[in-house]
This record gives sequence, C-alpha cells and structure tokens, in this order.
Amino acid sequence: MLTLYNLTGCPYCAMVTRRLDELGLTYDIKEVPAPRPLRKEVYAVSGQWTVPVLIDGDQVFDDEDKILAHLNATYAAA
Ligand SMILES: N[C@@H](CCC(=O)N[C@@H](CS)C(=O)NCC(=O)O)C(=O)O
Repeated sequence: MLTLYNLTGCPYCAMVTRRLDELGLTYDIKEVPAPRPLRKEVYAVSGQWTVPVLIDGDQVFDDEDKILAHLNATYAAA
C-alpha cells in the first residue's frame, strides 16, 4: 500500500508521481495544504514538514531522492 503526500505544483512531487506512473504502481494521494503549519499529518507521519512524503507499508520516505531510490530498488525491473 503506497500513499503519497503531495502538493500540486510541487516539482519534487511531480518527479515522484511520474516515476510511480512509469512503474505502473497504484497509490493513494493525500493532497496537503500549501501553508506549512497546516500540514500536521505530514509532520505526524514523517517528523518534518516538506513534501513529497511516501509511505510504503511501514516505511516512511521524507525526500524525493530517497523516494525515487526506494521505488527503483523495490519496483523497477532488473
Ligand atoms: N525534499 C526536498 C524539499 C522538497 C520541498 O522543498 N518541497 C516543498 C514543496 S515543492 C515543500 O514542501 N516546502 C515546504 C514549505 O514550503 O514550507 C529537500 O529536502 O530538499
């Protein structure tokens, strides 16, 4: 089960959704508010305020580079 905390217009988030789509993965999107103090759920799950954040089962990735590395290592064909 993949869940992406996303902000429309965020280029880092777009990098992640593009890769998720390229890999044919299904995922839930949780759109976050632009003002940082309103992103209480992002902070609750990841301990920081920025997006993208990806949840994959019990794993949490709080940065696009970490997310892309995880997706490529876990889901990309060899
Ligand atoms: N993951 C990136 C940061 C990603 C980032 O900056 N995301 C923006 C949206 S594009 C964000 O959430 N900014 C928080 C804010 O503007 O308060 C990093 O660690 O350098």
